[in-house]
Amino acid sequence: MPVYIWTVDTIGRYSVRIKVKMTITLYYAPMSPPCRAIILLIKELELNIELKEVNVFAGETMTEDFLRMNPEHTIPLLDDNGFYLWESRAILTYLIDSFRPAHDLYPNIPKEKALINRVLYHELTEFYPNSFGLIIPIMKRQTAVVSDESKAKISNVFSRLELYLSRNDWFAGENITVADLSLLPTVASLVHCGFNISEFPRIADWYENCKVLKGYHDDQAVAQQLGGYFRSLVPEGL
Ligand SMILES: N[C@@H](CCC(=O)N[C@@H](CS)C(=O)NCC(=O)O)C(=O)O
Repeated sequence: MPVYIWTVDTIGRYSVRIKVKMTITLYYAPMSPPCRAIILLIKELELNIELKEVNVFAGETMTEDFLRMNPEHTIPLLDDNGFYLWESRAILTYLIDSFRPAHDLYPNIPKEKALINRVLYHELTEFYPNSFGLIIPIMKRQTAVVSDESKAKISNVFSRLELYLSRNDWFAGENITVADLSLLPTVASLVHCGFNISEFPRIADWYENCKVLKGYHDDQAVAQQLGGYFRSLVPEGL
């Protein structure tokens, strides 16, 4: 739903008060883990953001209009009144800095922020590509086999992620942060694809603890749907 704000405009010598429509829009796909991280945040903070579904498989990220907003043709994409932002982790931190500055999910304390960013960067460059990234070809029906090498890589990246929980229950410290929100949809999706999380007891406990999130159950429903689709292609699961 759009938000209307009053602003002052000057026309000639006169100042007039006009109502300006401020709509923030998130372009998303329901099953995409990076999009679901933003949706978890929107639900958690009850942010007023309009959701526009995009069908990637129908080429809707490749249209002229979409490419004008995001030449990288990816979702999630945020449109904050003409300010276009892609990359889910950048969107998560932007939304907090802009609309709930210094919130506990991304506190304005350099060392705490640094630890959160460390997890976000690790997830972007290591965890996501070596876990969910390896099953994307299955989802796109490019192959119907998860190789033993891929399975070993997924286990390996989970054991590295487990180390982040050796001191705390949450990935970037004593409190839940955007780092946890960013990881949850990927982990949930893999669990519903049949990945055995119980081999990683700290991550398994963390996954249980994530139930405190307002959007947890909705996200589980999506992960279950995604897992069902995966298992229709790879019946034995991960
Ligand atoms: N690192 C990006 C990844 C975004 C991404 O790969 N999104 C996929 C959907 S999960 C997409 O938009 N694919 C369509 C395309 O690349 O054209 C992020 O976290 O936002």
